Amino acid sequence: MAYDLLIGQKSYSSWSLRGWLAFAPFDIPVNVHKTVIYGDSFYDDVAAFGAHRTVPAVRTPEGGMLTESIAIAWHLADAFPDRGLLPADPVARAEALSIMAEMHSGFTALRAACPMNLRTAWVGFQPSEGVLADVARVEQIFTRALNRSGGPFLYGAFSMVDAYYAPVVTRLLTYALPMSDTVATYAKALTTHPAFLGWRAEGLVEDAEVAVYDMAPLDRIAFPTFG
Ligand SMILES: N[C@@H](CCC(=O)N[C@@H](CS)C(=O)NCC(=O)O)C(=O)O
Repeated sequence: MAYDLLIGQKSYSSWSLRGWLAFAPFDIPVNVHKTVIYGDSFYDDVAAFGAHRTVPAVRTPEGGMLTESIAIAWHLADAFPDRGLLPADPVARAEALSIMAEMHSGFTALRAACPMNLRTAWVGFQPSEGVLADVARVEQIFTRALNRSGGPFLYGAFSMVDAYYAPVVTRLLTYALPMSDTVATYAKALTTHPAFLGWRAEGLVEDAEVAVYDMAPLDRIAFPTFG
């Protein structure tokens, strides 16, 4: 018996990316099922899976249903304590849980103004005061963690905290938002992690363009690939 995970489009579903990154980088087996956000059968697909309204959703091998990405992270960290989903050091672990929760409930200006889109980057985005305030808080969170751990990821090795902030990092890159050299180095490490690269490549092949994520009249440039 394995886990089952229902996700939306890999190019666009930021919460699905978080859910999926709770499995792949930690070698936790999972059967992945796809639906299409904004597609005609989305809510029927979610209901047929046994979830409620949103993706990601996870069915545990015992039949439990997880419909919030932070619950997926907590559950897997409990179920697989030796896989490094959360830092082991008690101080780092406490901080990790706190900043994951902050991501889960916050950064609303950034999330609303800058939809995740892993197919392209944009030129000329003008951030509002609210977006800049969110970006400043992200910068503070990242530099504090990276300065303490030494990188390359927030708590040294890749953890669920990096999974949680992956769609924030892609927004920093694709909307050309301000970031320090420390954060830029972290952004490169995260978006060249094999799990992220695999997810993005699959999205480019599987997904169709979705008009609602088009930021026209902003011009498109290539998604940064560092190389
Ligand atoms: N709190 C949820 C949010 C999930 C979420 O909003 N997912 C989006 C896709 S990225 C969705 O399913 N939207 C459909 C809707 O809200 O009707 C979680 O943590 O997983």
